[in-house]
Amino acid sequence: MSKIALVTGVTSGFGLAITKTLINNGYLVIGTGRRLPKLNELKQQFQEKFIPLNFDIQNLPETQQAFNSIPQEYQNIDLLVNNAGLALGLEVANKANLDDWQNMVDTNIKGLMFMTRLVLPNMVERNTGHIINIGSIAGTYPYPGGNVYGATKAFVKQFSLNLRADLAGKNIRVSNVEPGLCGETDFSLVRFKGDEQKAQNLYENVNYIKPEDIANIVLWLNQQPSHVNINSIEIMPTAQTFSALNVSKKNN
Ligand code: NDP
Ligand code: 8X3
Repeated sequence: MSKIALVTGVTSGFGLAITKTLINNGYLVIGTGRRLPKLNELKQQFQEKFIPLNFDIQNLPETQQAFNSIPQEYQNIDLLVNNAGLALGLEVANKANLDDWQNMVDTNIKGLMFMTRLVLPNMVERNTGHIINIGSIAGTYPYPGGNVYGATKAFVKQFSLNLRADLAGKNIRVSNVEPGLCGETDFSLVRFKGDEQKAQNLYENVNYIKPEDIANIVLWLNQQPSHVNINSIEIMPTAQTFSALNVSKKNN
């Protein structure tokens, strides 16, 4: 019997790599996203190993409807990977676009919340399962222009820990994966609203993390024995590290 994984945001980046890695390791993947052609490509490639669910995770009725459409035989989800998410803009808070802020909250917080609430009752009923949330180093370390994006990932960090508290005594694991700079995803193209040059500049001459690195970590987390829960795992490219705190000098 294959393990059943539900992965959100499989149409590019981490979600796509996680889907391929899980399927290549014997899992059946229910994969979600808004871009139907990309979901269809995955269906074509993986056939009965892949179940596409096409919906906007910001929309609760759509999310519920898609979830309820999962065929009976695939409803016992063993692994939920809450990956769908985005950053929009890099403006300082007083100049940031409010629509962008709402979009990030609605996706990174509410979408993740909706999916977790839908999947969890069946895991609790069966007393088995694993939720892997994709957080970010931005949920721990602030940077200029990170404002609401970082705050949504801080939510993911704390929500993951609070789920662990609620699941006391249950055989259900929760892990928060916190990556740093990763290339070869649509993340920066989305953040910079289609400006390819701006997106590329970020990765130029940097040996960044690849989506496959994150996919291997997700697989490894789930492959640990069921009595082992990795609460969180923070990953940076070796090329990325810390810098001094900013101190403003008086101009006199
Ligand atoms: P991508 O932009 O490549 O992938 C994002 C995925 O999320 C897409 O499949 C997209 O699908 C889906 N998604 C976004 N909005 C919605 C929505 N409203 N409804 C349904 N699906 C949605 O970026 P990454 O792979 O890089 O990002 C994946 C996760 O990793 C995000 O949570 C991100 O914050 C996090 N992360 C990324 C890092 C990086 O440097 N790349 C580092 C740390 C964390 P579609 O557009 O088809 O709806
Ligand atoms: C993505 C990493 O540092 O660009 O979550 O915010 S960062």
